[in-house]
Amino acid sequence: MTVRGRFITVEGGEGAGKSSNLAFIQSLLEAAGKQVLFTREPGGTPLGEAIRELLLGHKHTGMADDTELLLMFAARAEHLQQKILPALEQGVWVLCDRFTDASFAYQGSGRGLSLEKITKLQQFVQGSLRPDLTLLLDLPVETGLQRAGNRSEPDRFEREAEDFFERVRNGYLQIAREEPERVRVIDASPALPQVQEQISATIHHYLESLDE
Ligand code: Z5A
Repeated sequence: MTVRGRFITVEGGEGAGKSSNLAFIQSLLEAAGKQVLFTREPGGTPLGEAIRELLLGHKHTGMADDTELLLMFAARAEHLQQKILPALEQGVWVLCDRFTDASFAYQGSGRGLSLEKITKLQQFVQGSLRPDLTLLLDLPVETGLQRAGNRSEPDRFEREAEDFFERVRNGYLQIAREEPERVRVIDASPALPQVQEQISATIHHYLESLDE
């Protein structure tokens, strides 16, 4: 199958500012003439959103780590088949709030599940599909937690201790070191206009690289 659209994902730890920047990223892509489908994980489809409720709600607080991982990938399988792949095949650009890097960072580095196990699921569910570009919004855990603390009721993940989020951050940075071409690290600690300057430069650089 020929994939024609591009697949862009946005990642980051707690309170990194994904929600604050996703519409901005979409507007940059649309200004460059791309048709963009915005979606998110876990979720993105009716079944995926139902799985999201199970994962983030407080009804199943003692969920086994393997169950959590499998639910993430079950939602992802549905998302890919029903939404992401059909869009890419039609030449639509897909902008996704989190994807499999989050499974490596949260379930792998955060929960301590084996990266080999996650890699096998990635292969099973995605085949060769990987994001074309990933923006990793990075900031110190303490700053992210302070920012997130100003918001609503914490979900099941947001109740984790600070060292969990340190492991998640390190997991993400490790992926960025291993795949510097795909994963661009954005310093999310300054004020929003400065964060968006970096995002804008990264997106424009990526778009230019496609024209070369
Ligand atoms: N998860 C997983 O474990 N495994 C997986 O495979 C996947 C996901 C796919 C749901 O994700 C959870 O699922 C997530 C990982 C797990 N758990 N956690 N934690 P989510 O993306 O829906 O939830 P989230 O990570 O908590 O994202 P969020 O709540 O949307 O936060 P955010 O988008 O990064 O931050 P924000 O809402 O844009 O900003 C937070 C606050 O900071 C807000 O008040 C802003 O106004 C403020 N802000 C933002 N930027 C700035 C700057 N630059 N300066 C000052 N203040 C700022």
